[in-house]
Amino acid sequence: MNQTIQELYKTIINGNADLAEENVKKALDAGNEPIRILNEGMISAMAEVGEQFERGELFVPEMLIAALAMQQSLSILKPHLNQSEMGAEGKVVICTVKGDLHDIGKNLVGMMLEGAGFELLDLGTDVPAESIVKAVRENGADIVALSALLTTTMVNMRNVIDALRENGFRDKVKVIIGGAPVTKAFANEIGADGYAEDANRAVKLSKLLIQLPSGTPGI
Ligand code: B1M
Repeated sequence: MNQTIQELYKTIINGNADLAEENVKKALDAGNEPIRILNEGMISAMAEVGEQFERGELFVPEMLIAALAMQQSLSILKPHLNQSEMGAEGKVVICTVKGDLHDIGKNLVGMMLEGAGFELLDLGTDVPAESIVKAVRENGADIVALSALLTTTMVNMRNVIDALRENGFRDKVKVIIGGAPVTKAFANEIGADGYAEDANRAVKLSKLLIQLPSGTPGI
Protein backbone atom coordinates (compact mmCIF):
# COMPACT_ATOMS: atom_id res chain seq x y z
CA MET A 1 0.00 0.00 0.00
CA ASN A 2 1.57 3.35 -0.97
CA GLN A 3 1.64 6.34 1.34
CA THR A 4 -1.36 8.31 0.04
CA ILE A 5 -3.55 5.20 0.10
CA GLN A 6 -2.31 4.31 3.56
CA GLU A 7 -3.23 7.80 4.79
CA LEU A 8 -6.73 7.34 3.39
CA TYR A 9 -7.01 3.88 5.01
CA LYS A 10 -6.11 5.37 8.41
CA THR A 11 -8.46 8.35 8.16
CA ILE A 12 -11.40 6.07 7.31
CA ILE A 13 -10.69 3.79 10.25
CA ASN A 14 -10.44 6.88 12.49
CA GLY A 15 -13.69 8.22 11.02
CA ASN A 16 -12.29 11.58 9.94
CA ALA A 17 -14.62 12.27 7.01
CA ASP A 18 -13.18 15.61 5.87
CA LEU A 19 -9.62 14.34 5.94
CA ALA A 20 -10.68 11.12 4.19
CA GLU A 21 -12.19 13.21 1.40
CA GLU A 22 -8.92 15.18 1.13
CA ASN A 23 -6.96 11.94 1.05
CA VAL A 24 -9.06 10.54 -1.79
CA LYS A 25 -8.26 13.68 -3.78
CA LYS A 26 -4.56 13.36 -2.91
CA ALA A 27 -4.51 9.69 -3.89
CA LEU A 28 -6.16 10.56 -7.24
CA ASP A 29 -3.73 13.43 -7.81
CA ALA A 30 -0.84 11.07 -7.11
CA GLY A 31 -2.00 8.98 -10.07
CA ASN A 32 -3.43 5.96 -8.24
CA GLU A 33 -6.00 3.88 -10.12
CA PRO A 34 -9.47 4.68 -8.67
CA ILE A 35 -10.25 0.98 -8.24
CA ARG A 36 -7.03 0.55 -6.25
CA ILE A 37 -7.96 3.50 -4.04
CA LEU A 38 -11.37 1.89 -3.45
CA ASN A 39 -10.07 -1.60 -2.70
CA GLU A 40 -6.90 -0.85 -0.75
CA GLY A 41 -7.73 2.47 0.90
CA MET A 42 -11.46 2.19 1.55
CA ILE A 43 -12.95 -1.30 1.38
CA SER A 44 -10.03 -2.81 3.30
CA ALA A 45 -10.37 -0.02 5.91
CA MET A 46 -14.04 -0.86 6.43
CA ALA A 47 -13.18 -4.56 6.62
CA GLU A 48 -10.69 -3.73 9.38
CA VAL A 49 -13.33 -1.62 11.16
CA GLY A 50 -15.73 -4.56 10.95
CA GLU A 51 -13.12 -6.97 12.34
CA GLN A 52 -12.35 -4.59 15.23
CA PHE A 53 -16.08 -4.33 15.93
CA GLU A 54 -16.43 -8.12 15.98
CA ARG A 55 -13.48 -8.38 18.39
CA GLY A 56 -15.14 -5.80 20.67
CA GLU A 57 -12.30 -3.31 20.14
CA LEU A 58 -14.62 -0.61 18.87
CA PHE A 59 -18.30 0.03 19.20
CA VAL A 60 -21.31 1.11 17.14
CA PRO A 61 -20.64 4.89 17.30
CA GLU A 62 -17.07 4.46 16.03
CA MET A 63 -18.26 2.06 13.33
CA LEU A 64 -20.92 4.55 12.28
CA ILE A 65 -18.41 7.42 12.14
CA ALA A 66 -16.04 5.29 10.04
CA ALA A 67 -18.94 4.31 7.76
CA LEU A 68 -19.83 7.99 7.29
CA ALA A 69 -16.21 8.81 6.43
CA MET A 70 -16.30 5.96 3.92
CA GLN A 71 -19.60 7.21 2.47
CA GLN A 72 -18.37 10.81 2.16
CA SER A 73 -15.09 9.88 0.51
CA LEU A 74 -16.86 7.39 -1.76
CA SER A 75 -18.87 10.26 -3.22
CA ILE A 76 -15.57 11.88 -4.30
CA LEU A 77 -14.28 8.66 -5.84
CA LYS A 78 -17.51 7.48 -7.49
CA PRO A 79 -17.30 9.68 -10.64
CA HIS A 80 -13.82 8.26 -11.31
CA LEU A 81 -14.90 4.63 -11.16
CA ASN A 82 -16.31 2.52 -13.97
CA GLN A 83 -19.91 1.44 -13.38
CA SER A 84 -18.74 -2.17 -13.61
CA GLU A 85 -16.28 -1.61 -10.76
CA MET A 86 -18.93 -0.09 -8.49
CA GLY A 87 -21.50 -2.65 -7.52
CA ALA A 88 -19.52 -5.45 -9.10
CA GLU A 89 -20.52 -7.79 -6.29
CA GLY A 90 -24.25 -7.56 -7.07
CA LYS A 91 -27.31 -5.40 -6.48
CA VAL A 92 -28.98 -5.07 -3.09
CA VAL A 93 -32.41 -3.57 -2.36
CA ILE A 94 -32.34 -2.51 1.29
CA CYS A 95 -34.89 -0.97 3.65
CA THR A 96 -36.44 -0.94 7.09
CA VAL A 97 -39.77 -2.74 6.98
CA LYS A 98 -43.26 -1.27 7.23
CA GLY A 99 -44.13 0.51 10.48
CA ASP A 100 -40.50 0.92 11.51
CA LEU A 101 -38.65 4.24 11.41
CA HIS A 102 -35.30 3.10 12.82
CA ASP A 103 -32.63 3.55 10.18
CA ILE A 104 -29.23 3.81 11.82
CA GLY A 105 -28.51 0.06 11.67
CA LYS A 106 -29.98 -0.21 8.17
CA ASN A 107 -27.79 2.69 6.98
CA LEU A 108 -24.75 1.10 8.53
CA VAL A 109 -25.46 -2.21 6.80
CA GLY A 110 -26.04 -0.34 3.52
CA MET A 111 -22.82 1.62 3.78
CA MET A 112 -20.82 -1.49 4.57
CA LEU A 113 -22.40 -3.34 1.63
CA GLU A 114 -21.69 -0.42 -0.67
CA GLY A 115 -18.18 -0.21 0.70
CA ALA A 116 -17.72 -3.90 -0.04
CA GLY A 117 -18.62 -3.39 -3.70
CA PHE A 118 -22.37 -4.00 -3.83
CA GLU A 119 -24.68 -1.65 -5.73
CA LEU A 120 -27.29 -0.35 -3.31
CA LEU A 121 -30.88 0.69 -3.79
CA ASP A 122 -32.01 2.11 -0.45
CA LEU A 123 -35.79 2.38 -0.16
CA GLY A 124 -35.62 4.05 3.27
CA THR A 125 -37.79 3.26 6.28
CA ASP A 126 -41.41 2.19 6.83
CA VAL A 127 -41.44 0.38 3.49
CA PRO A 128 -44.45 -1.82 2.63
CA ALA A 129 -43.94 -5.20 0.99
CA GLU A 130 -45.53 -4.01 -2.27
CA SER A 131 -42.89 -1.28 -2.66
CA ILE A 132 -40.12 -3.82 -2.22
CA VAL A 133 -41.65 -6.10 -4.86
CA LYS A 134 -42.01 -3.08 -7.17
CA ALA A 135 -38.34 -2.13 -6.67
CA VAL A 136 -37.22 -5.69 -7.42
CA ARG A 137 -39.45 -5.83 -10.51
CA GLU A 138 -38.29 -2.48 -11.89
CA ASN A 139 -34.61 -2.59 -11.00
CA GLY A 140 -33.70 -6.22 -10.56
CA ALA A 141 -31.84 -7.32 -7.44
CA ASP A 142 -29.66 -10.15 -6.25
CA ILE A 143 -30.39 -9.56 -2.59
CA VAL A 144 -33.23 -8.00 -0.60
CA ALA A 145 -31.91 -6.82 2.78
CA LEU A 146 -34.50 -6.11 5.49
CA SER A 147 -33.99 -4.40 8.82
CA ALA A 148 -36.40 -4.15 11.80
CA LEU A 149 -35.85 -2.81 15.31
CA LEU A 150 -39.27 -3.40 16.80
CA THR A 151 -40.83 -6.69 17.84
CA THR A 152 -44.05 -5.32 16.38
CA THR A 153 -42.53 -4.71 12.93
CA MET A 154 -40.20 -7.69 12.49
CA VAL A 155 -43.29 -9.73 11.63
CA ASN A 156 -43.61 -7.62 8.48
CA MET A 157 -40.47 -9.33 7.15
CA ARG A 158 -42.58 -12.43 6.63
CA ASN A 159 -45.02 -10.36 4.52
CA VAL A 160 -42.14 -9.28 2.28
CA ILE A 161 -41.06 -12.87 1.69
CA ASP A 162 -44.66 -13.90 1.00
CA ALA A 163 -45.14 -10.98 -1.41
CA LEU A 164 -41.92 -11.86 -3.27
CA ARG A 165 -43.16 -15.45 -3.57
CA GLU A 166 -46.64 -14.42 -4.74
CA ASN A 167 -45.10 -12.22 -7.42
CA GLY A 168 -42.70 -14.89 -8.70
CA PHE A 169 -39.49 -13.33 -7.36
CA ARG A 170 -38.71 -15.57 -4.42
CA ASP A 171 -36.35 -17.86 -6.36
CA LYS A 172 -34.68 -14.91 -8.07
CA VAL A 173 -33.48 -13.00 -4.99
CA LYS A 174 -31.85 -13.91 -1.72
CA VAL A 175 -33.47 -12.36 1.34
CA ILE A 176 -31.34 -11.43 4.35
CA ILE A 177 -32.69 -10.00 7.57
CA GLY A 178 -31.33 -8.33 10.70
CA GLY A 179 -31.99 -5.87 13.50
CA ALA A 180 -31.89 -6.02 17.28
CA PRO A 181 -34.97 -8.23 17.90
CA VAL A 182 -34.33 -10.51 14.92
CA THR A 183 -32.75 -13.96 15.36
CA LYS A 184 -31.51 -16.76 13.16
CA ALA A 185 -34.41 -18.91 14.38
CA PHE A 186 -36.84 -16.22 13.22
CA ALA A 187 -35.08 -16.07 9.84
CA ASN A 188 -35.50 -19.83 9.47
CA GLU A 189 -39.12 -19.63 10.57
CA ILE A 190 -40.11 -17.08 7.93
CA GLY A 191 -38.01 -18.65 5.16
CA ALA A 192 -35.34 -15.95 4.80
CA ASP A 193 -32.07 -17.01 3.17
CA GLY A 194 -29.93 -15.67 5.97
CA TYR A 195 -29.65 -13.65 9.16
CA ALA A 196 -26.78 -11.37 10.15
CA GLU A 197 -26.20 -10.03 13.62
CA ASP A 198 -24.32 -6.92 12.52
CA ALA A 199 -23.25 -4.94 9.47
CA ASN A 200 -19.97 -6.72 8.98
CA ARG A 201 -21.60 -10.12 9.13
CA ALA A 202 -24.26 -8.87 6.69
CA VAL A 203 -21.48 -8.20 4.18
CA LYS A 204 -19.93 -11.62 4.70
CA LEU A 205 -23.36 -13.26 4.42
CA SER A 206 -24.20 -11.37 1.23
CA LYS A 207 -20.89 -12.33 -0.38
CA LEU A 208 -21.54 -15.95 0.49
CA LEU A 209 -25.19 -16.03 -0.60
CA ILE A 210 -24.52 -14.38 -3.94
CA GLN A 211 -22.34 -17.31 -4.95
CA LEU A 212 -25.01 -19.90 -4.13
CA PRO A 213 -27.46 -21.08 -6.78
CA SER A 214 -31.15 -20.21 -6.39
CA GLY A 215 -33.06 -22.55 -4.13
CA THR A 216 -30.10 -23.35 -1.85
CA PRO A 217 -31.45 -23.68 1.71
CA GLY A 218 -30.90 -20.66 4.00
CA ILE A 219 -27.73 -20.16 6.03
CO1 B1M B 1 -36.60 3.27 19.19
N1 B1M B 1 -36.87 1.56 20.13
N2 B1M B 1 -38.54 3.54 19.18
N3 B1M B 1 -36.17 4.98 18.44
N4 B1M B 1 -34.81 2.92 19.65
C1 B1M B 1 -35.68 0.77 20.37
C2 B1M B 1 -35.44 -0.21 19.21
C3 B1M B 1 -36.06 0.04 21.72
C4 B1M B 1 -35.35 -1.31 21.93
C5 B1M B 1 -35.83 1.01 22.90
C6 B1M B 1 -36.23 0.40 24.24
O1 B1M B 1 -37.38 0.37 24.56
N5 B1M B 1 -35.26 -0.10 24.97
C7 B1M B 1 -37.62 -0.10 21.56
C8 B1M B 1 -38.11 -1.37 20.88
C9 B1M B 1 -38.75 -2.34 21.82
C10 B1M B 1 -39.17 -3.56 21.09
O2 B1M B 1 -39.85 -3.52 20.11
N6 B1M B 1 -38.75 -4.68 21.62
C11 B1M B 1 -37.94 1.15 20.78
C12 B1M B 1 -39.22 1.75 20.73
C13 B1M B 1 -40.28 1.12 21.61
C14 B1M B 1 -39.50 2.87 19.93
C15 B1M B 1 -40.81 3.59 19.78
C16 B1M B 1 -42.06 2.69 19.68
C17 B1M B 1 -40.92 4.57 20.96
C18 B1M B 1 -42.21 5.32 21.02
O3 B1M B 1 -42.51 6.12 20.18
N7 B1M B 1 -43.00 4.98 22.03
C19 B1M B 1 -40.61 4.40 18.49
C20 B1M B 1 -41.02 3.61 17.24
C21 B1M B 1 -41.00 4.46 16.02
C22 B1M B 1 -41.17 3.58 14.81
O4 B1M B 1 -40.21 3.01 14.34
N8 B1M B 1 -42.40 3.46 14.32
C23 B1M B 1 -39.11 4.57 18.50
C24 B1M B 1 -38.46 5.66 17.94
C25 B1M B 1 -37.11 5.86 17.96
C26 B1M B 1 -36.41 7.13 17.48
C27 B1M B 1 -37.08 7.75 16.25
C28 B1M B 1 -36.43 8.13 18.59
C29 B1M B 1 -34.94 6.64 17.28
C30 B1M B 1 -34.64 6.16 15.87
C31 B1M B 1 -33.83 7.17 15.06
C32 B1M B 1 -33.36 6.58 13.77
O5 B1M B 1 -33.16 5.37 13.60
N9 B1M B 1 -33.15 7.45 12.82
C33 B1M B 1 -34.91 5.44 18.20
C34 B1M B 1 -33.72 4.87 18.68
C35 B1M B 1 -32.43 5.63 18.40
C36 B1M B 1 -33.71 3.65 19.41
C37 B1M B 1 -32.54 2.95 20.10
C38 B1M B 1 -32.23 3.78 21.35
C39 B1M B 1 -31.25 2.81 19.30
C40 B1M B 1 -31.42 2.10 17.95
C41 B1M B 1 -30.15 2.24 17.15
O6 B1M B 1 -30.07 3.04 16.24
N10 B1M B 1 -29.10 1.48 17.50
C42 B1M B 1 -33.13 1.55 20.41
C43 B1M B 1 -32.58 0.95 21.69
C44 B1M B 1 -31.43 0.03 21.41
O7 B1M B 1 -31.33 -0.57 20.36
N11 B1M B 1 -30.58 -0.10 22.38
C45 B1M B 1 -34.58 1.76 20.26
C46 B1M B 1 -27.79 1.53 16.85
C47 B1M B 1 -27.82 0.69 15.56
C48 B1M B 1 -26.47 0.74 14.89
O8 B1M B 1 -28.10 -0.64 15.97
O9 B1M B 1 -30.20 -0.72 14.57
O10 B1M B 1 -29.61 -2.59 16.18
P1 B1M B 1 -29.18 -1.54 15.24
O11 B1M B 1 -28.34 -2.22 14.07
C49 B1M B 1 -27.33 -3.18 14.33
C50 B1M B 1 -27.85 -4.62 14.28
O12 B1M B 1 -29.16 -4.78 14.75
C51 B1M B 1 -27.65 -5.00 12.85
O13 B1M B 1 -26.50 -4.25 12.44
C52 B1M B 1 -26.34 -3.09 13.24
C53 B1M B 1 -24.96 -3.09 13.87
O14 B1M B 1 -23.97 -3.42 13.00
N12 B1M B 1 -28.68 -4.80 11.85
C54 B1M B 1 -28.72 -5.59 10.75
C55 B1M B 1 -29.65 -3.88 11.75
N13 B1M B 1 -30.32 -4.06 10.62
C56 B1M B 1 -29.78 -5.10 9.97
C57 B1M B 1 -30.08 -5.69 8.74
C58 B1M B 1 -29.31 -6.78 8.33
C59 B1M B 1 -28.28 -7.26 9.13
C60 B1M B 1 -27.96 -6.68 10.33
O15 B1M B 1 -29.51 -7.42 7.18
C61 B1M B 1 -30.40 -6.88 6.25
